[in-house]
Amino acid sequence: MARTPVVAGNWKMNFDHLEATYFVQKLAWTLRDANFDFKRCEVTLMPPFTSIRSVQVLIDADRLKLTYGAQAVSVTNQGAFTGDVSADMLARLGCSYVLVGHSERRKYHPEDDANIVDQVRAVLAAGMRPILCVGESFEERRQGIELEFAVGQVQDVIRDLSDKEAERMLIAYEPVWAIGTGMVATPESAQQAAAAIRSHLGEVYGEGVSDKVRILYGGSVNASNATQLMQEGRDIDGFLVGGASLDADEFATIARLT
Ligand code: G2H
Repeated sequence: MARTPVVAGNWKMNFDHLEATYFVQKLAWTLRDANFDFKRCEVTLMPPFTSIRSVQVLIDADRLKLTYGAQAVSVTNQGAFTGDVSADMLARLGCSYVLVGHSERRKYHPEDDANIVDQVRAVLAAGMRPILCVGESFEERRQGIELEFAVGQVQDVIRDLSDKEAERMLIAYEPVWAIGTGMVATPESAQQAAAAIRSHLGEVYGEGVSDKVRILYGGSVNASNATQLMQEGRDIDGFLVGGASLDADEFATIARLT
């Protein structure tokens, strides 16, 4: 079945609410000038929490066809959890997506598989879609176990989801060694990983579900490597872009090439 590709800009800890407004305006003008077809490819932004509201206001006011989401979420709904933000709060801000299990969250915060499962459940229960990030480190790649590792991470998180929940997931294959390093996976190996993940989804849920799940590649994607990654990647349905998503022109170019 045809899956609509998506290009997601993970701003990480960049752009305060004023910079976010400026960026969204510039991106919208650039895409409009290029006659960008939002039916062909979805463009979504993942601002830091403090910039989500200004992105929402601008998108609503100008009726922009961009979507947006959050980079993290609490597993609890409300209460004495200083510094946390609940899934319901994000849903009420109009978020469509939430990144879950990004390697930077796994590294700098106490997020293990059990916690990631709870985040996925919280996001789904609030009516949004989780973008589950998986991918091997350099060490796993050196050992030649990168596919088993990435598929294993997917397996650990999705095992108890229903078909209906699973088909709402997006999965981002992001080899850790490629994140923010300028080293990008070869188109062949990105496709291989995406195919292995889709095949696992097929084994667990059947093709009806695995055909619907969008699988993205992330890790040093830019305007120069996007075309080849998409051309090789029958199972790649777009990109999770970090550094290159902070430049409106480059991000728009990546969207056009996807
Ligand atoms: C990986 C990616 C976006 P970058 O984190 O999630 O970042 O494109 O900077 O490697």
